[in-house]
Amino acid sequence: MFKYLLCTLCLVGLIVINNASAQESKTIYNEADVPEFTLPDPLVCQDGTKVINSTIWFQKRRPEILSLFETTMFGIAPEKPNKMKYEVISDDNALNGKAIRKQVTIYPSEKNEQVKFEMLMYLPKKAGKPAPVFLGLNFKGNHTVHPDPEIKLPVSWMRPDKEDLVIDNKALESGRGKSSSRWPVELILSRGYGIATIYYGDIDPDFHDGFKNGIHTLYPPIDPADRKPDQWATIAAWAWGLSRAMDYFETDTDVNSRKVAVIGHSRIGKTALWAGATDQRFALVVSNNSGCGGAALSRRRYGESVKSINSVFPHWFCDNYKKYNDNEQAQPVDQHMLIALMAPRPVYIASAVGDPWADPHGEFLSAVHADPVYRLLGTDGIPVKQMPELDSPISGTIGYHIRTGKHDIKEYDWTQYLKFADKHLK
Ligand code: GTR
Repeated sequence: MFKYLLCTLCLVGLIVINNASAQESKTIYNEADVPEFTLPDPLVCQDGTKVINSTIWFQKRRPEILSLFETTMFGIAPEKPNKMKYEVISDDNALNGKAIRKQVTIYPSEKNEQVKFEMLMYLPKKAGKPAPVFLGLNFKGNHTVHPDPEIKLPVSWMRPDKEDLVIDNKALESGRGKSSSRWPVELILSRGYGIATIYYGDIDPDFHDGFKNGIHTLYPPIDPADRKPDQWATIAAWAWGLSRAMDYFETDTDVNSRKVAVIGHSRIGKTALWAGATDQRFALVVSNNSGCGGAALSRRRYGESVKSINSVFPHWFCDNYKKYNDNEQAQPVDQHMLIALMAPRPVYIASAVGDPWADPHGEFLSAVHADPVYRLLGTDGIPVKQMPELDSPISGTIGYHIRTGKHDIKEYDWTQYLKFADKHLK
């Protein structure tokens, strides 16, 4: 902890002073090894125009930053489909009468009904309708979120699982409720929020097959060999799927679509941030341990680096992102600008002390360096400039905590997100 505090003291300006030479392949786990770097200023446009008011931010700089993230990192995703279809199975008496459970099949295209996302929703029965909702993707299938036997078993491709919850890439009954520690459904409902989730593999299976499966197959180029280097990759596809869930919410009178918080852990935290950036209908955004490519500053190279993420997960980002392997300084954006794209909407960034791979300090610094944009837009941004103590949440329009424990999303984290949502959405 002392290490974090000490470093924060010297990192308050935009220029970071530390003269260790660039580390090419060794993982950095020591602040003294973080290379010297300069962050791009979110409030200065590419042509040098200073962003001195909200008009310049919204009309010029914000679209510019969004486009830079699209072309250099996540890839350009298609527009909202013209026509979608939804099939809804609803039960007003789920979870011992506490919830309305809906299972919504979202067909993003009429042309190919093989591509469909199954969304599981629980809405609080007692809440004054329509309910605010937390929306997030899940890693292992909707059936793992809660032991409720009525949840449909996924039929789509599943990652092999250490606990034998999957055979031949198919989900098994034995997986029911196995991820429930990450989804405190009853707690969320008791606080008056609904919860909605989609298995991320329904949108795009999480392995590199040259974009021949999932949602990418609905859009040209038909031959993956014709893909352009700024074409959407997998994280952009997952985020696009979250926007399709939002499209559905806008048709459901039980949901307050103006009060939807998008949330995600780890790679799905990166996805939640990109969804919040690309779709301003999301009223609040939560990044849980999102790390490299999410909330953590890339130029620090602490823990997971751009080169490492591009090598292990070549399908997550567009091909152009590979240009920044060991070359982060050349990217015209860094991750504080991704956070700034949420402004002035509330955003919460959470780290875990036992998760150095995700660079907790770099995640905090993104919040600090997004703060000037939040202030320009009339909010209190993040009220502190120094890394807080463990388990001591900070709550401005940007929220932050670093929790005891490992890379995970726990009830402690959800408790902070619910408080933060109460403050901003209720
Ligand atoms: C790791 C990856 C991280 C993070 C994590 C996860 O292997 O390096 O960027 O996304 O997976 O999603 O659990």
